[in-house]
Order: sequence, then structure tokens, then C-alpha cells
Amino acid sequence: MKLSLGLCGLPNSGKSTFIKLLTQLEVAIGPYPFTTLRSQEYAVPVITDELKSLHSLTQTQKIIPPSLFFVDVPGLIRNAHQGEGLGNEFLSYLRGCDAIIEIVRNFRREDVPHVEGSVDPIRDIFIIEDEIFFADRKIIERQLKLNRGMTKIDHNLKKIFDLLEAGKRFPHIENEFKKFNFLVTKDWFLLINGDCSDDILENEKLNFFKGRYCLDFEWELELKNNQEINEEFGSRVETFFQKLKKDLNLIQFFTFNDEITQGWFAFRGQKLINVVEQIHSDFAKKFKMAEAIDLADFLRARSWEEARKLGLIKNKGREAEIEENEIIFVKI
Ligand SMILES: Nc1nc2c(ncn2[C@@H]2O[C@H](COP(=O)(O)OP(=O)(O)OP(=O)(O)O)[C@@H](O)[C@H]2O)c(=O)[nH]1
Ligand SMILES: [Mg+2]
Repeated sequence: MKLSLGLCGLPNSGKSTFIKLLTQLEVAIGPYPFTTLRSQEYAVPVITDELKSLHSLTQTQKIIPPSLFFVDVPGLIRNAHQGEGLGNEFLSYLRGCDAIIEIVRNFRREDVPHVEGSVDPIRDIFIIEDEIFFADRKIIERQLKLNRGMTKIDHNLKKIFDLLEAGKRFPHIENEFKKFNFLVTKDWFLLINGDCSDDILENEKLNFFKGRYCLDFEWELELKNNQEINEEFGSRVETFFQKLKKDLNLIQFFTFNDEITQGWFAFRGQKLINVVEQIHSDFAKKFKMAEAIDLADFLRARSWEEARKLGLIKNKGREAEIEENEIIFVKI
């Protein structure tokens, strides 16, 4: 399963700095707006303690963690929906993503200008809110104009339009409208860059976010480069990933053979047959059943044979749900 997360935020909020923090790659970062001019996707491996502990037992030559895909996108500014800044182009990058992480600036630095003239995260959040709302409304208006008549689709589109107008910006969406890729119906997560503020984390007006987090990107970068302070203060990036994974409704499961120990992501509640497909398309076609064991049980038994003797291995069929921290062996 591939999950792409679009980074949305005003210029200079730190989107590219966040990518650098996650990937260690040399991305373009600058103290002026629109440093990033086109979108770019980055695979970010997510290494967890669970995967490490499984590997410490399997000792395979290779270890492959699951990845999340982050898409760095140019900054958006007020009136982007009317083409200001990089406008609509930026919005279309976000439409292609599965979910959005909004990055909002809460750090002060004289040499990094703010397009609005001051640091005010809540104001910035509502600028973005307005932009995505206007952009989606424009799509609906255009569609209604194209169709003219009151077909069933028009009728339902009108309903969405009215919901949007009434301020319900994240209405449940019918399948027939999925093709429009509305931004308001995606899952949005808020990431505050800089000082953590309860005013933002607890603010009820921001309940449309599925998760809210704080990280000081500059500080975390500093920690990465300095072993000593890292040991003293510890990084918050891992905690951020744990929370994000949970809020995205993701679970991790594992496979291993003689050469590779591998972690995978699946959605909570996903059927075995669907997750097996991502391991190998042949696996799904020839699937008979899978043997499965919980990681903690396996760590105790220390080998598949021993686990079997202890009766810790379950047989699962194609319709069974994959569970968090399960190790599976597919039988074909
Ligand atoms: N002090 C401080 N500076 C930061 C932090 N995060 C980013 N910066 C600085 O802010 C400036 C803008 O950062 P970028 O990562 O380029 O911002 P961006 O959101 O990608 O900007 P655009 O590509 O223009 O949309 C750079 O000079 C960064 O060094 C932070 O947490 N603290
Ligand atoms: Mg950038």
C-alpha cells in the first residue's frame, strides 16, 4: 500500500526543511518565499523499535522498513485559488495526494520574511482553509454550469455546495464525487513548526484536523547533527511518526525469510488477501492460507518451530483481518 502525504503551507513555513529532516537529502531551502517551485515526492522509511527487535532475532542481512511518501509542494498564499503565487498548480499537486499535512510556522526569525508580515499560526491556518474552500467551490460551480440541467449528480453537487457554504468544510463524500478529488474531503493533519502552543493544539475551531502535532524542525535538524545533545534531549521525530501512524489508521506487520526482514503498513481492519497483494501479486493469486504469529509471542518462542510447538501460530484465511505487529508466512 502506498500512502502519499502532501505538505501544504504558506511559503517559508518550513515544508522543505521538514523533508530535509526526514530524508537527510539536500533539498532547496531558502529564507525567501517560493524556494520550492514544483512538487517532488520523497520516500521516507519508518523504522520502528518493533522491526528492530524482530531483526535482532532473525539477523538477516537486509532489513526493509515500510515507507511513507511525502510530497513537497510550493507554498500557497492568499488568493491562490484565483491564481495568485503558484496558485492552482499547487492545489492540483495536493489533489493527487491521499492525505494532507498542513505545516504552519510558529518560529520567529528576522531574516525569514512572512508573506503576511507577522507570525500568527491561527490566521495562517484560516488563510489555507479559505483557499481550499474557494478552490473546491470553484470546481463545483464549474461543474454545475457545465451540466446545466438538474440531473441527480447536479442535485447532489448542489447539496455539497450548500454544505460548504454553511461552513461544513469536510462533508462526507459520495463515491460518484471521488473523481473530483475535493481537498475538503481529504484527511488533514496539522504540524506546527516551532513553539508548541496549546492555544492551537486544543483549539476547538480546529477540530477538522484528524491529528495535531508540534516539532521544531530547526532544532530537530540540530539534534541529528549533534550526537551529544541528541542523547541528552532525545528526538521527537519518532514520537511524531508513532502518532501520525495511529491517526492515519495504519498498522505495521512483518515478513521475513533467510535474507530479508521486512516491515509493511496496512490499514487497520484490512483483509489478509489485500495486504498479501502488496508483498507479491502472485501471492494473492495463489494464496491458500497464511501462518501468523504476534511479534511478542515470536520474540518469546525465538523460532518458528518452537512457536508451533507452543501452539502460538495461527492459520488465517484470505478474509481474515491483518493485525498490528503480526508476522505472516504466506502459503501458496
Ligand atoms: N528558526 C527556524 N527557522 C526555520 C525553521 N524551519 C525552517 N526555517 C527556515 O525558514 C526558511 C524557509 O524554510 P523552507 O523549508 O525553505 O520553507 P518552505 O515552506 O519549503 O518554503 P517555500 O518552498 O518557499 O514554500 C529557511 O531559511 C529555513 O532555514 C525552524 O523551525 N526554525
Ligand atoms: Mg520549500
